[in-house]
Amino acid sequence: MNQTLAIIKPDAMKKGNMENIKKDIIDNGFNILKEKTLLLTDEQACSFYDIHKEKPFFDELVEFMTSHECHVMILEKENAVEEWRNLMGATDSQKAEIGTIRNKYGTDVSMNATHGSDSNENAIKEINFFFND
Ligand code: 3AN
Repeated sequence: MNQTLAIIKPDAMKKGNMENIKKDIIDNGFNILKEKTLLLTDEQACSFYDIHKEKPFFDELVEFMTSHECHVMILEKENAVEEWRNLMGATDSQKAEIGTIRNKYGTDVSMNATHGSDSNENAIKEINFFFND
């Protein structure tokens, strides 16, 4: 079994889609090992997205991620990183495949409903970032 970090982002939380997304996650065979709802601080959002700090969209990304609560989860499944990215769909909700979470619940490349780790190595880092207890 592998683990990945999933975040239900502010846009989906605001629209009341947390339970719908969790249902999709469970229906697709993931176990939710740990979860919590939190409002990210500026410092946490900057640190989490540090890899994007030179990108033109960085300020917008931090502002969005701190605009409302997020729901953070550790997901477990065989091949969890890839399986969760497949279930989310493409980063840009406008291009996400029909039936994927970003297609159903996201709006565009910024407000795209969910986050998922992009490698096993980053999954471990991101899990420790939010669940270091
Ligand atoms: P993913 O989350 O699919 O791995 P990344 O790592 O390319 O996508 O981007 C990290 C986050 O930055 C995305 N979740 C997305 O919300 C945001 N992002 C990426 N590209 C843009 C963009 N052109 N404009 C605004 N936000 C963006």
